[in-house]
Amino acid sequence: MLKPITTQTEREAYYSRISKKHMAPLWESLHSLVPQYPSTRCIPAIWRYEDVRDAIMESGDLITSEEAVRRVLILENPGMTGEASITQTLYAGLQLILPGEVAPSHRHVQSALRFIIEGSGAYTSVDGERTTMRPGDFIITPSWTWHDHGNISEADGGEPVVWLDGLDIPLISVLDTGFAENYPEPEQPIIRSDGDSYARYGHNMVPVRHVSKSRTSPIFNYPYDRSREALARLATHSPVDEWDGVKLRYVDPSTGGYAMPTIATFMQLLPANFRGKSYRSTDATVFCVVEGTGVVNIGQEVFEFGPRDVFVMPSWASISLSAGQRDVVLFSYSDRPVQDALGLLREERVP
Ligand code: GTQ
Repeated sequence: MLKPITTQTEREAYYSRISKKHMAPLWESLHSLVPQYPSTRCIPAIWRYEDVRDAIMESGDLITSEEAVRRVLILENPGMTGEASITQTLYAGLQLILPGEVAPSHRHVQSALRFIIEGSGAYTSVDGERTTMRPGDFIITPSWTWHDHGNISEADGGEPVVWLDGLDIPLISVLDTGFAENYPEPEQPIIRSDGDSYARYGHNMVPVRHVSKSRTSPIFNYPYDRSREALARLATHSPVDEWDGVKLRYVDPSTGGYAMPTIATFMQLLPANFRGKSYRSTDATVFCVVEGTGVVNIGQEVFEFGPRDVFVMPSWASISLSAGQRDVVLFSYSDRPVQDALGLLREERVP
């Protein structure tokens, strides 16, 4: 090997001099800046619902949804504490709304999904339409649309309702494209009836002169019973994928594209006693268990999971999914549309 032309001490003195001019030597960090494969701070993690439910319910005694604006416990990736991120680009949180409460109307550039976890009586309003939230429903709040959430009174049968919020907050933050504003009233006016968008767009038909104006699906509530029925039928009558079980992607019915521009959403069924093969993908993915119990291997970790648990698979970590003695249903989301659009998505399936 050739002798270095300078000593490490001389180099460090140089680094310190150039740092005053806001410069740094590439050669000290080239390998981590241009990694051979994704080396992420995101680590595999699980939030078991039975471990977090008490804390969520306790937040209901601590602050009202009106005061909090959104009463949410953020699920922070343990490798990125304090960053409000579950993956590098995505956010997850568990939101609680109690009977009779309103979470006041606002809008922001960040796109949001709601995946309903428990309780009944809650509703969300988006762009003049209200929809009832039921467990297993996948609901979209498109970028820059007014949205407020509410819950009917206890006398009318309202229960505490918890849902998983999935947003592209870290992505918008890295792009520095965030804007937000509050609506002048707590709730926006409702101008279309519950189920209007589903009737227009949710039945393999669209209004005759419909032209897509938005990058987000015009359906804003994809009800669980319909998704569940499709998965059950496919699991019974078709061969099951050895890695995914039966996995379907939610779509914008007017384009066939992803339901949201920055977040892909999926629902899958693992038949009872399914032993999934291992795969990896660059789109770090958040899973929410709807039904059944099973085991997931992610990298070096092994997690047993049950209904309402949330777990996260980092980019390029190997994952395999197994079901217990009942069918498992999983909802999941990732930043796949972004990676797809930019030609960055890579996947590898171990045979
Ligand atoms: O419901 O609008 O979890 O704006 C984080 C930010 C929920 C919401 C979150 C939000 C919302």
